[in-house]
Amino acid sequence: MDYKIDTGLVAEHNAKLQGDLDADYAALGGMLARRGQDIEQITTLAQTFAVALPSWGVGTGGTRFARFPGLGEPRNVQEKLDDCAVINQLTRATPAVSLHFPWDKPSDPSALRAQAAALGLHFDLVNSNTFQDQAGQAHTYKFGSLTANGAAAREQAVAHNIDCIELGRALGSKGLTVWVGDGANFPGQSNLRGALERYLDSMKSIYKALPDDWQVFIEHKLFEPAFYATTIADWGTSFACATELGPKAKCLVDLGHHAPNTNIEMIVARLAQFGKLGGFHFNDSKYGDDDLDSGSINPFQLFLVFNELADAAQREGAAFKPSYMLDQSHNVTDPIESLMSSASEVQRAFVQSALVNRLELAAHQESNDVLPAAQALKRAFRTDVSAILAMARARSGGAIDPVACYRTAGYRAKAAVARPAKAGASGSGIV
Ligand code: PSV
Ligand code: MN
Repeated sequence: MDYKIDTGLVAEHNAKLQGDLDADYAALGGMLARRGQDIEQITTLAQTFAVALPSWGVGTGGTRFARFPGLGEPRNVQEKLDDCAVINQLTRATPAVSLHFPWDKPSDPSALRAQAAALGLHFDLVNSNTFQDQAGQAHTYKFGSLTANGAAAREQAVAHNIDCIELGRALGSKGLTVWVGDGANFPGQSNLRGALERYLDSMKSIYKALPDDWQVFIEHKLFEPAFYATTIADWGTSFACATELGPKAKCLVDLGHHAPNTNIEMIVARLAQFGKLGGFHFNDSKYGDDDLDSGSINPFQLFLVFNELADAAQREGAAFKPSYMLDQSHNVTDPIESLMSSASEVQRAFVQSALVNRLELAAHQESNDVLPAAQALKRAFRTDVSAILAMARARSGGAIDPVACYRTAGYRAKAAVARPAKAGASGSGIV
């Protein structure tokens, strides 16, 4: 395995922290045992957790106003994979990468696939991009892509999505996520129903191009860049389109794509109930599509989402397997550090949801005993499972404290020397 951080250094880091971790783990194990829960079973479960990394997330993001690049940013998709490998080496929770085309279009897909394999990575769903014009493109997306009035722009957008499928296939990916920013900025700009009809027509052509073992995920978003009416604004529209398209089409829930205070866990429950929950883009937000680090603003919401996922998994068994991806923009932190801590925050919510005593919860719900039902969730949420997460990482070969280990290794300082800023380099995208 082509490890980017010296394995001896990771071992040394872990050796220093192992004694304290063992003590914390034993204390937590004792507390869980009193609740009738086996810490070993939960740690084994934690080790199965995986969330894919967004290739665009390892570069510094930006806002509509500015981007403040960091040192040693990856300048191409190969360097992005190297950074993703660091994240996975230390967290052991991010073995897949989700690529965005054409930002990360490889000139040699099989070489990229080989690089990923050598780094212990593989490719998750690929993402198309018809929300900005690309150099040399014949037809603009200024007034829409899959929903454009002009057939030529629509056909170009469909062709790009089909290219993404072909490229994804060569990389070993099994799905395509489609997010379009199409919509209207003024009442009257667009016929609301007509735009969705054109969207569906376009999506039907993309759907036809899917290999048998592929899925297409429809990602909804309330607003931005369309500020009056977004064509795929909500889970209802996404669900209706996925249903119309067929069984390979599912809905993707990006946590930042809803109005503030929306009950996202209920959306998750609905989509799971009707077999249309494809996957997630995890991030956090305070106001809109802020793309902040997962769990940094509202960790209880993240926990409640995983509580619904645990309920669905219990009802549906192994067949229930939504895809997990991070989709964040790191403007003021080192993207590698943010992605490592975000992966572990999502893993934390997954582990906490496993601590919910579902039998007890169901009994309280059945007898309308409201407060203990709420407390059953709060008890699991308030349990500090950090020792389980650290033990899972250590047992899987990762670092007990990934951020500290990464800092000790000096990876960013070395990258700053090896990767001098290059004009026109493919940094991160707009997220
Ligand atoms: C749109 O805001 C989004 O969440 C979609 O997933 C895009 O593909 C991604 O961000 C990257 O810009
Ligand atoms: Mn997203």
